[in-house]
Amino acid sequence: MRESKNTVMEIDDLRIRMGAPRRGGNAGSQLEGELMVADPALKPKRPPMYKVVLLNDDYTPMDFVVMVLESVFHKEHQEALEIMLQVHNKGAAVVGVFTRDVAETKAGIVVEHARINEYPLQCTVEHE
Ligand code: TYC
Repeated sequence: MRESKNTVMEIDDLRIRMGAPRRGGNAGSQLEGELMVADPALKPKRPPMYKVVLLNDDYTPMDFVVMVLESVFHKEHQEALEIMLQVHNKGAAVVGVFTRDVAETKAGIVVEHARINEYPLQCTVEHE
């Protein structure tokens, strides 16, 4: 009985020295003496980000583009106007950078809204 208790204690001691995760405790870290060290492999990373790009065309009304920039991308009127003119003059502009799901949802809303109104407005998503 005493022997088996000693064996268990030795195993626990070995686990601690080897830095194995403790039951109910220190997952994601290693014990080095008294110091808890975070496992770099488990450190939260920033998600990949995606640019939403608005493209120019000859038919979508300027007012419609400004309205889209205000309603979908929460731009103030003046900034929406400037972005719209940038797209109109240069052919394209990045209107925002988001996680993949958000970028694709916003681009989808823009295109769907344009199609309902029979405008050819294009909005694409690009990995940063
Ligand atoms: N070029 C369009 C026009 O002259 C305006 C426009 C601006 C269209 C931006 C699309 O993404 C766009 N009516």
